[in-house]
Amino acid sequence: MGLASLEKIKVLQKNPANIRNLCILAHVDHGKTTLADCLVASNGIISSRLAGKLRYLDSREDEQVRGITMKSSAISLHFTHREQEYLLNLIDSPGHVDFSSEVSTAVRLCDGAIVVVDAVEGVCPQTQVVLRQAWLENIRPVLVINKIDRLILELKLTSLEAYSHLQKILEQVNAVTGSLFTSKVLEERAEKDSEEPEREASVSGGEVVYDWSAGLEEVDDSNLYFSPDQGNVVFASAIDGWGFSIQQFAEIYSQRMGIRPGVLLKTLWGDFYLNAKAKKIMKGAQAKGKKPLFVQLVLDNIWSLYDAVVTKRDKEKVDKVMSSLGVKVMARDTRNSDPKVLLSAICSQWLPVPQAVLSMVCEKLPSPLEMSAERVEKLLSVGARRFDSLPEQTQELKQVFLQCSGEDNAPVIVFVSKMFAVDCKALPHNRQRPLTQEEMAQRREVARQRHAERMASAENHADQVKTGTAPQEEQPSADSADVSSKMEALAVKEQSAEEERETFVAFARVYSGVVRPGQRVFVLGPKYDPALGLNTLPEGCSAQSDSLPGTPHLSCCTLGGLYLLMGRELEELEEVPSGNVLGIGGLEDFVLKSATLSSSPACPPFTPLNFEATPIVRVAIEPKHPSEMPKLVRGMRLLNQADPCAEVLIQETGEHVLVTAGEVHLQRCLDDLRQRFAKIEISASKPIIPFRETVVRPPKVDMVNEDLGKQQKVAIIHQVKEDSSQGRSSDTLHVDSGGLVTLTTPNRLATVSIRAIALPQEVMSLLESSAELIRTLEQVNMSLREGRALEVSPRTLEDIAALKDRLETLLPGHRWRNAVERIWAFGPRRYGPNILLNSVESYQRPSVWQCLNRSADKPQTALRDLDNSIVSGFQLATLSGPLCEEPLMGVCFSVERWDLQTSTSVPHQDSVEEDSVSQDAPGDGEAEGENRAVGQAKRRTEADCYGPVSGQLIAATKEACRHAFQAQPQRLMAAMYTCEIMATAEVLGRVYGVLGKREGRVVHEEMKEGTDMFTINAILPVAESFGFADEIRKRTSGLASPQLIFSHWEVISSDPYWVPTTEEEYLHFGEKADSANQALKYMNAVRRRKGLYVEEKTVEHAEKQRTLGKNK
Ligand SMILES: Nc1nc2c(ncn2[C@@H]2O[C@H](COP(=O)(O)OP(=O)(O)OP(=O)(O)O)[C@@H](O)[C@H]2O)c(=O)[nH]1
Ligand SMILES: [Mg+2]
Repeated sequence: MGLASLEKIKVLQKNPANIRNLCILAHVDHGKTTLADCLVASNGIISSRLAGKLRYLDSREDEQVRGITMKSSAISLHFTHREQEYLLNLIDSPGHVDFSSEVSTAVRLCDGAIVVVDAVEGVCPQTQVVLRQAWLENIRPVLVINKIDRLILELKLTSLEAYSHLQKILEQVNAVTGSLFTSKVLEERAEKDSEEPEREASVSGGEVVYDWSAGLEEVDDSNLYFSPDQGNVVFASAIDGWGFSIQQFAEIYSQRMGIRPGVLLKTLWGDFYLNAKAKKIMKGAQAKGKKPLFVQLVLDNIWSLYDAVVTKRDKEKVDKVMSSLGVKVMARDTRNSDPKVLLSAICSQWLPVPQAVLSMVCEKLPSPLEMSAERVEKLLSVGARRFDSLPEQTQELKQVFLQCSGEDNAPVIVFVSKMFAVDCKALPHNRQRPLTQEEMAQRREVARQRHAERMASAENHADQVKTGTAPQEEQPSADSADVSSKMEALAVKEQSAEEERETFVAFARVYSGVVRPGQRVFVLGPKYDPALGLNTLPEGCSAQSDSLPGTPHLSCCTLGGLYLLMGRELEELEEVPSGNVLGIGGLEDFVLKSATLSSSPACPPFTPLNFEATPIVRVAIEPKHPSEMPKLVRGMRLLNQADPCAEVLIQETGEHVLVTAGEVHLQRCLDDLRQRFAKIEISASKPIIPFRETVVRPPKVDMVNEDLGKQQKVAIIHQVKEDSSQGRSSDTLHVDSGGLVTLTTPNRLATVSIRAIALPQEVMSLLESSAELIRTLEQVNMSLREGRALEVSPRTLEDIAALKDRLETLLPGHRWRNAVERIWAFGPRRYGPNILLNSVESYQRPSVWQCLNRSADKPQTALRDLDNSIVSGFQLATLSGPLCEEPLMGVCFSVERWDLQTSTSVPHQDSVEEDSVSQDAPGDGEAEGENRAVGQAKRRTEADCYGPVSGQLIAATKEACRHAFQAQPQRLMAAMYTCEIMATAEVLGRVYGVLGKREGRVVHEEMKEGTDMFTINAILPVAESFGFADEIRKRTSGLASPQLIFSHWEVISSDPYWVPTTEEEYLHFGEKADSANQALKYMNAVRRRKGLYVEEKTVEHAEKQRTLGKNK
């Protein structure tokens, strides 16, 4: 990078009003990186001839080979617009769904976004996702409709057809924005209503007047939508280097036709036409069958240019067009055999795409100074906390954000959204740079001295030979020692620069203050509480002080080098003021993936990033040579830090597991491990496919082939068989015909009876989608139990109340009476989609919804002792089920009896732990107690040998849950992907073939209007998805390329334990019946992988096969 432009950028960084932080977002392959190339070329960083071909921001080798972006990368550009100099910090993001976490990290640091849409494909799934992400982060989008050349050359549309096609695309994009907007308005409206019900009631004098309007009418949404006349849409073909907004054409034609630019601007897009006779612009082009202005004045010009240059190659006409446009091209471009070269040479002068896009960015996207108060509050209030419940000093920081002050005395606030690995050699201070004059002189001097020395010693030697004295060991003179030490210093410097090592640079933005290398700041963990920090830390302390009292989730760090991010290169900076995106070195020991840095302990951590991708593909990894394990462990740690979405874990079995978002992401992670982080040969297992286990309701009516009683028996018998084969006695276990399991602990002090019930499908999905909320609820309950009150925002309380209401409506009838109030816990991990229900009549425990009616001041019922053991047992049981040790889903465990015998009531008892058993179970009758006392003395010694009761109760609950689960019809659930495949009519049949083979299901099929493309929505089990994208691509010669997105869990309808029972079934399925049983196949595969017992039959009665021909 030139020194001059670096200096220029440093100056521009100090003026936040002229800074724009923006990212480019789109569906995969819609042309983000190509567009970025054009913008980069406008700064002279790459040649404009290579723009679009180089894909400069795809700096990784695999990105170039595969042709998709995998990591977001940033570059700083300058641009002059209306005599003002602007600094644009541009981030190019990946569009592939596997890397959508990279989009989240980019969006967080920006104030605006360019959303790119392919003119042929229109709005695709990822387009919707990125629009939502931009919306959730409150950043403003502008639109670029790219690849318009495809409408001309590929689809061969006329200009009029293209116009209506473009209109449709705009409608589609606006529909997405519109639905985001209305849902937000309705939400706000609901919030307002719940806050002011009393006021409304009093105003209307006791009469309740309900306003039926949803509030949509009052809200101004005019600047929300994309519309060319608003100036927030650019039409472009990045590959041919042209792009325009209608402002440009309005200016051109207002001079030529003498119409005011304002009028043209309003009428160029829309149903207007030019009445040539009256020289007037009239409305109603469509009704009168006239060409709309946009077609006549804009598209026709472009169409005729393409026609002349590419289709007809009419040299004369080209010359005429060029002279009328006032464009001159170089002779070699005219002579080039590829007409596209000439085309882009003409277009890039006539309608240069950087000019159109960057002017729009400068005008329409906000500067860091214009950050909205709403966005600041959202960034600063974590989870359920209310912004106005935060300490006063924290609330004052809002002003600091809004001012975005780059003064020295402003508090420093920096957010790191990801850490990325760079080669040490790429850091500016290690980079091989041309030697300065001084250094060259120094080296010359060293060389001269060395030469002189050599000459001197040679002379000496000659003298000695002459005089006949014996040759002595050369004694280096003081001078030469000096020289050699200098030489060494130079060598060492070179060597350390050569050392191949990865280092981490933080991808960050300064929100306030100025950062400098060597500065000390606080690192605020995601759970840091500013109120606690302000209380424990001395007033006015800073991260500079040496001895700070220990505060949870707070540490200090020193900033390393600061870098300007320039795509493939980094440039060193001495300071970075507020409002800029930058790279920070030296944080790898303090920041794992993201963090908030501040000089003030009053600053809260920023809300966590919204990740759209769910990591779902797991593989186990091991080194080829076992001795290289430490290298692998180190490599995986680095990978974990370098990737926002990948998860690295060590399972209980000691396996190293890598969890990624999809196949492509997995491939990239493995390549990174091999080539950068571990640098060893590794082998990865086949992807581990997750399953869930559940129960379904037993069928009510017996069908001819389905004997209900038998089915249940089969399951129970199966388990009992397993148990006895493991040598466990089952005298403490009792299962009744209704599926109620009663289990007594080995010391016979506690007995639980549990029944498993299938939860309705809607409840299961509701619980799954509310996991985050349930986790918050659990936190609130935990703090209430500890006697701390947590300030919860009204919105969270409302959400909790809504969840409860919804559950109540979804669990109707006698069977579930009062069930929602009786919920004991959720699991696994306390927020999963399974429920533990308290159906013990004698035990009234505080409800999990207690935070909702705290104000009612009801006397709180206390928890019974060992309540926690039951919950823990349930958590364990739901974490891994009996089918193949996978987590449970959609199961309700109802505890119907829980008896606890006290051992303290026995006299002379001294050795039993007091804390575990202290209270008699309420409801135990007196007479019963007496009877028990006799046996207890005898049993006491027996009981002691089993250890604490709490532990036994956990195990007993877990076992009881497992048995109760097995007493119901059990099913396996498979993870499903949805995918949208675009394919032309010719290859449609083959796409269906591949889908069918892999147990996929087509949900919807539609023909894209105006094209011969079909869009197919299908559902496919994750277990069958590996290699699917590749297979589809191969079978359709690259015409269809699906993207798989995790969608939901689905019950596999076949029973894994089904065995044929009737004659017909035997005949049809054979004795093993494993050919048709998909669930059994999946279950056995998982069991085999986990090293569990697999019941398999080898061929028992082999039968000779006869061919039909001989069978006579
Ligand atoms: N015809 C045509 N092709 C284009 C245009 N812009 C980009 N392409 C092509 O579209 C393909 C994808 O372009 P990229 O810029 O890599 O797309 P991307 O959006 O960055 O893709 P990801 O980063 O993988 O999401 C390349 O083959 C480009 O040559 C355009 O304006 N017209
Ligand atoms: Mg790209």
